[in-house]
Amino acid sequence: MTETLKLISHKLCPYVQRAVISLTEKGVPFERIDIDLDNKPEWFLKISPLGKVPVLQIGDKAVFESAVILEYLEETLPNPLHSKDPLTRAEHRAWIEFGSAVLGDIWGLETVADEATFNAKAKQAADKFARLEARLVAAPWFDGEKFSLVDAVFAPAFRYFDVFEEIGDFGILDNKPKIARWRKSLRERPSVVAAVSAEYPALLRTFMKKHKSYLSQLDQRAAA
Ligand SMILES: N[C@@H](CCC(=O)N[C@@H](CS)C(=O)NCC(=O)O)C(=O)O
Repeated sequence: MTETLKLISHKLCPYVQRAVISLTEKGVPFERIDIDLDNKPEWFLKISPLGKVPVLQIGDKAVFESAVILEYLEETLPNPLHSKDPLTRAEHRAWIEFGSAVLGDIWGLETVADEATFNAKAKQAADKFARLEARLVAAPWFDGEKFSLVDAVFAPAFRYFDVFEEIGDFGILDNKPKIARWRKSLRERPSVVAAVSAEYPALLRTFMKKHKSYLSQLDQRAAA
């Protein structure tokens, strides 16, 4: 591949982080362009049919949807993160879809404004993580010794909890020893560390404050 890949991104987006982690694991240089989702540039709206990041730009083509971007990177770049075995690949794709459902619950956790809805979302998320715990190998990665796309997908999900847990103890990841082990391995992986900047925690807090979310109310009460 000769063209430099351009990844249209956002500093907080967990779907963007999946693609960044994959590209970093593959050791392929790329240009990351972070945009303001509250003020989307015209050029971005032209290439992003859903108005969402990530978008991977290759020449005059624009590939959108993170799961599709991950598959394209697998098909075109070295250092595979997908298994050679079709059944394992299919199962991993299913868990990637599950990872997107988890991100949906997390969106609720970071944005809902009232305690009752927050608690309902926390229960939904805890149930999903219990399902994940039952499947997980976590020695040290999702399916054992090889870092895979499923690892790239869940690392950004766990990153939220590093900030949530500074605000309060919501018990969502309690009593899940394999998840705890996996989360620690992911947190230390260089590609995961490099997928966001040092300002990530502060930016996430600002985002939650903008939404006047229940979590940001707790955060502000603690700071007062
Ligand atoms: N299904 C999409 C989801 C991407 C997505 O939701 N991106 C968010 C940011 S994390 C976005 O661009 N939202 C548009 C907006 O905020 O206006 C994918 O996997 O790429």
